[in-house]
Amino acid sequence: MSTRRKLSVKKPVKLIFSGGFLGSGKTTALAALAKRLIERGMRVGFITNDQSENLVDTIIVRQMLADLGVPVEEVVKGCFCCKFDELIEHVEKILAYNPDVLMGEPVGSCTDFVAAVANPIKIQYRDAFRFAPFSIMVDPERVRSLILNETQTDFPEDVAYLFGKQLEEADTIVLNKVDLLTEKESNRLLAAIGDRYRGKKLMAVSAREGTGMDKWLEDLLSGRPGANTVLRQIDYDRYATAEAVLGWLNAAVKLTADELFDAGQFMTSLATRLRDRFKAEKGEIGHLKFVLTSAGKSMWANLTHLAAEPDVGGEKLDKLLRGTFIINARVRLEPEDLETIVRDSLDKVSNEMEVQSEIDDLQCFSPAYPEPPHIIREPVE
Ligand SMILES: Nc1nc2c(ncn2[C@@H]2O[C@H](COP(=O)(O)OP(=O)(O)O)[C@@H](O)[C@H]2O)c(=O)[nH]1
Ligand SMILES: [Mg+2]
Repeated sequence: MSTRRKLSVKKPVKLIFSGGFLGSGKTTALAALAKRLIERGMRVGFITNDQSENLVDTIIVRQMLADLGVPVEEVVKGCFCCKFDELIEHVEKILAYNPDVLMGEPVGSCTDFVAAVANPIKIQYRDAFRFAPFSIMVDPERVRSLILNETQTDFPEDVAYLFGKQLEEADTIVLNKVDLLTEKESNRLLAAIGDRYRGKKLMAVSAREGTGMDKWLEDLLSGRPGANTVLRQIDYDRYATAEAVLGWLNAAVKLTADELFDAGQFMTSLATRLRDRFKAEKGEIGHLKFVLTSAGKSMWANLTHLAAEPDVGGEKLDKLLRGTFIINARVRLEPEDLETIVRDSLDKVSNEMEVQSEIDDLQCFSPAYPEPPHIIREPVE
């Protein structure tokens, strides 16, 4: 194995990594779990991950957890699997804070985590860490469209393949957003998942409302060994195709105005306009996510389905003259088309609301072929 940094820890640090497709609720859930851990007197660190800089989640997690003293590190320009050495560098920074628990959110298009990340960590840093059960979160609507084929999706088969591989390597599959379901529907989806992915622990939670979260946390802290289900087989060409069908856009925009404007209205208008343009292009959304920050306060907006309305939250910012606006979009479109639509829609909404928008940084691309430096496909205790 190539690099080996020495990591010093007083006692083994619990690693709670939660994966799952774009928009499944990883950030919401991990932040909620972090708060619960802190309430129990534990020290927590957090690592986010994206294919590019300007990740909305990092800003939101920092905002949510900074007051609680949680260090938040970020691995960018590739998933944890492909950026293993960078991941370890950031883990090391967090270890300086002496955490009991380190939480990590792999990018939502990532799979083969156990072979490419967990196993190499277990082998190289055996004494430093203990993996909690590796949880994969799922959104009910994606279960219906990508596993059960009950609802229409414009994602191609390869995306369903990637989604299935994520579930296959889970120790625990967490059906999230049960606040949107009847109990009957939640049980039906759990039974269908259980039928297809045997031997997994199944959980039903609402990361937003807290239902089921304590039960999940008990399991994460139970000492049940985690990250044990290594994928025996995975077709990297299909995995790469699934990632490459997504146009991936991260942008940082400076907003200024002469008259006060409402951040919620600005983001809702932009999200709605983008959704309608994507719909017209059959550009299925993985995730559309905004955060607008001004004077240390943030408001966010989210959209994970073409049929949904934008979800807005955070601190109320309704009288602004300036702000920093971050856009993350993962959409099934060619990157150049995605970029054109985003630039065009941003111009239109800015004009309508008499806000000047100046793009400071914009990256738009399709994720590169995944090439993890380490792959260990044999089970590691
Ligand atoms: N209704 C509902 N929405 C949720 C829940 N958890 C997350 N969300 C929403 O789902 C969207 C994606 O959540 P996020 O945590 O960013 O997902 P990630 O992309 O997997 O990190 C956001 O709009 C969240 O507010 C939940 O339990 N119930
Ligand atoms: Mg996230």
